[in-house]
Amino acid sequence: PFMRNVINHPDFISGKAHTTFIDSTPELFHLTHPKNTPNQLLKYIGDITVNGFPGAERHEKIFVPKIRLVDDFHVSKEHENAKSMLDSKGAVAAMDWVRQQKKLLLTDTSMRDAHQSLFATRMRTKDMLPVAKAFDNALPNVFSAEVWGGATFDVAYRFLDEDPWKRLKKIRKAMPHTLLQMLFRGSNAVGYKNYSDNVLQHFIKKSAVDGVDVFRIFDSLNWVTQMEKSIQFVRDTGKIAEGTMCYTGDVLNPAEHKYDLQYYRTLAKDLVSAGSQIIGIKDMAGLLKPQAAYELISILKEDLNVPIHLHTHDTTGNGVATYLQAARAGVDIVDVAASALSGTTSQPSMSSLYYALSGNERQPDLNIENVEKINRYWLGVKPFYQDFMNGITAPQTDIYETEMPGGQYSNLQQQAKALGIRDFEEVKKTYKEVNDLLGDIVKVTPSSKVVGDFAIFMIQNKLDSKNIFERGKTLDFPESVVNFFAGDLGQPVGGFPEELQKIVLKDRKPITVRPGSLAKPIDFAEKNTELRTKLKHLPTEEELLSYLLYPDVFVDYAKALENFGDLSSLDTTTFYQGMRTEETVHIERGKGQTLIVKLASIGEADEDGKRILYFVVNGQDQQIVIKDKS
Ligand code: 3PY
Ligand code: ZN
Repeated sequence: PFMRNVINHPDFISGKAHTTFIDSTPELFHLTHPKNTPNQLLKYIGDITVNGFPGAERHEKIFVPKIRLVDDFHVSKEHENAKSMLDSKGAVAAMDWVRQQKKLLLTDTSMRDAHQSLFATRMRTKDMLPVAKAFDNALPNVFSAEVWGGATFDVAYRFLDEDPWKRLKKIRKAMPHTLLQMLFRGSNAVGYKNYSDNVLQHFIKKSAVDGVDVFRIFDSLNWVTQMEKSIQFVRDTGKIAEGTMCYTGDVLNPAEHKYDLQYYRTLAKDLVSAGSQIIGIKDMAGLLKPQAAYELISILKEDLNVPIHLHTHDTTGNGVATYLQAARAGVDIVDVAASALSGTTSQPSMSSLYYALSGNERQPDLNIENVEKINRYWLGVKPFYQDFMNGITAPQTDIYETEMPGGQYSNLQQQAKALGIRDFEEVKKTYKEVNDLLGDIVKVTPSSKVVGDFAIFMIQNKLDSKNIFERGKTLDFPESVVNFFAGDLGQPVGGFPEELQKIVLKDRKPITVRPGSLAKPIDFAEKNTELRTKLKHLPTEEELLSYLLYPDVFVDYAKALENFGDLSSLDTTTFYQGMRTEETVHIERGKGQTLIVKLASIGEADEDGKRILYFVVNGQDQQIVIKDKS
């Protein structure tokens, strides 16, 4: 069957589609002059066609009739918002401005946490750019858009064959009137382990130059010592440091032994002393119940003179209720996502919150028609990613017990599936058991990965909280678990459970100081030479930073780039599904060049498993040999 997608839809080809926006902003679409040959494109398409994309099941290709996004949004150059305040008067004035706003301010997470939490961070830059510019004009009164950091950094390299720095720069260019926000894991940067202070400093500096305005800095164990340096490095750039507390436990529970109101109160004050200009509350699992939000925000507003920014996940279905109570208590900013990308493990919906605050003086200042227009674009994009959806379509109130972060839910599911563990209920149950064994820790990347890896290890080795103390003595624990007990992620609230620590570490001695205080500064010149040899060209600063954070992942990406070139010209369905026999796709390669590619047939595999794929490219026959790995 003739499968179609957006770019080969007849209306699109004939120019009848709504391309006003594309026409008026050609720079967004021709930024990446394809750095690949047709042959490289065919090699990629051929490989995916024969071998599939990891994690994507082969199915009918998705036909999306038309993504309507007409650029009829305009914002005046003089429009005053948080971004204009930061750019013209600096971070302190911008924060004062935020605190003076009566109406609730919003951060839109659609391009970061929303897809990280709904479909394993697989959204491609190609699907973001058309909406980025529109958003910037359509919704000038939001506080910020969270578009970078967290898992988006390594997933871009690992799975999307994309350079996250280029994404940041393109979004920055498309969104000059909006604060761009990133999620930064304190001493773990955008990775899963500690990095040297000079790497953190350089990474933050470069991110600020390339476009980040607000750095939401957290530590996966809420250890302020692990955040101080990053906060200072952000302050040095003149951008905004949002020191963040990860919310865990339940402040309403009289039996709460660790994470009570007083705990958060002290933590928030410590973060302000460390230089935070906003206090973020990162409710990564969606555990903050409405009344708890009211009490927590009320106390913080009483104590502090900096804006409070609340982030939650709608996993339990109570997200909007939590925000209403937070708004009543005076929270300054809350995180939402476009409706199509909201709900369940993602953030609450922007438009639902808007309507929930009808008649309330704190209703956000939004043009709701514009919100709906932007949302219609996302509705069109979402089906491209159905393969990676986590399958959660209803509220999960058991998360109040398991405390699994929204961003982890879909990833852990993929991880378990890849290891042949089909029963995710068992994974969730074991996750809770592990948390208890660890003495009830804050669970967010990377500490949540420790709990997830540990839980999978328990299942694989048929361990439980009783037999582990005996059987664990002879077992090698997962690397992340060992590193956690060794103190490499820092110190958990209340310390480590000592008996288990000994069993896991065996003879290794744990550290009790900030890991970064022991790490040697990285010699950039030396690393630069090392990378230059691998890349065979002079690395950019961004390439070097990525290599320092993720040496193997970055080098693999560089190899893929050499093999396939820049794949941004491929539509997302073809990127994940390859082609079907008899199908034709139109590939726009910038500068008005179009490749019309037809897959005529696929040959039988020979003795070595090699198949010949017969393509017709702009009328010319072309054959590609692909090894069938099945
Ligand atoms: C991340 O660190 O990627 C997160 O989103 C944690 O919630
Ligand atoms: Zn989150």
